[in-house]
Amino acid sequence: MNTNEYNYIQKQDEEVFAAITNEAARQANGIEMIPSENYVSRAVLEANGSILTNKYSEGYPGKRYYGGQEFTDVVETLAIERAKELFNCEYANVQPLSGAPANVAMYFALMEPGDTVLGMDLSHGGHLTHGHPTTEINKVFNFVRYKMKDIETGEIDYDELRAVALEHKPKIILAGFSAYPRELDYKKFVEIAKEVGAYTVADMAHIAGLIAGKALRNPFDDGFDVITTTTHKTLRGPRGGMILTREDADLAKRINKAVFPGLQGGPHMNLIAGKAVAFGEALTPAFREYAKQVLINAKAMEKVFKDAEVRLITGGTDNHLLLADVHTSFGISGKEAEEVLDEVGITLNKNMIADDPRTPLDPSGIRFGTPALTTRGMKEGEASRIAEIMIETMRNKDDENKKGGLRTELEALCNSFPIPECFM
Ligand code: DSN
Repeated sequence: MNTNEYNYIQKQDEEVFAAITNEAARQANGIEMIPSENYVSRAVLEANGSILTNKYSEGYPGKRYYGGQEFTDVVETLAIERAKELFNCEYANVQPLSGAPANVAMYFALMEPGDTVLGMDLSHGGHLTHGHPTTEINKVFNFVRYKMKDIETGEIDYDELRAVALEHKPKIILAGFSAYPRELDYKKFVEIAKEVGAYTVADMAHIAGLIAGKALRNPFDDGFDVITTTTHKTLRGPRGGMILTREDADLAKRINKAVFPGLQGGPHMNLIAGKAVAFGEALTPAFREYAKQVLINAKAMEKVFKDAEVRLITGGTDNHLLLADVHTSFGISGKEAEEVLDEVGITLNKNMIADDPRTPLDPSGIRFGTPALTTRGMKEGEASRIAEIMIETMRNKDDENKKGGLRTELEALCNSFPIPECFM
């Protein structure tokens, strides 16, 4: 790491400086496989760390409550226009602070308290913000669920989805996930939504970059009404959220009102500048290559795991992530797998698998993906070798010599693929 860039922190706050430099070394010297994480460019970091953090800008470009907005308006308009171009839609709100606030704003924009959302069950890959019983939003709206028909192939049970929709008449049918490795049949969602008069919303937080890079289908092309997303996963931007509307001006207006003044105050203009810069990067041909390679690398890992007869939930992957049942395949829990892989320098997360008999803090599975290692320039050869190392590590979890050798090999790999600073 070039520590000069943190020299003011170093001078005035040694403790924070030490934590940041240690984290920088951790990110550089290990293989990052949490599928929702990535590395941003220096340009995005500069925007994040810019003086735009000093400014209050309640409102929207051209309609602000405070003065001095001539440059913040430029920044937010750039982010909006680039988002619209990336996702082929007419309206974008780039102010949500992250994915969860984006989903909450979307719910309030599209529904009245007590209305119903039909979303994917968390245990089958959905997300907490899709109405998990522990969330506050679950007290305001009514959430009903659909699941996979077959865990071994990942096929969604569209018959059940339709039956639940006909019974409960949801206002929103929600597609999207945080732990589901397959493509969705967006047309089927739209057909069912039309039948019951529901809005179609896609929470694309995990795959937004893959859609922007044209490696996966865009739900708007199949008629979805709204997309919510984070900007910091495959899209490789700063931490933040965004709500996109395909063509309905009234819907877009309600979404803007729900975000501000409905739920948020002043937007974080430094993050919005980071979004504008990241979206500019995502519009390049190089980003399309990146998105394609993320999928190729995930497929390469899938092959190694399948050849080794490891149980993959849904049988494989169509996107950037994989879910493995390590309890069945290696006789260890997801927590043990996370810990032993961490010892050799691979970071991923333990994860519940569909219908998991174990608990969330000690589940049967692990979830891992290729967005971050692909950003480092690794291709299918490296991805395959990392998959082999994962298997060797889990099979030899108590063999210190073996793990030491694998750790050394991974460190060498990281040295050969330093985190890039620039993507343009
Ligand atoms: N924490 C994110 C993830 O890892 O998928 C989603 O909230």
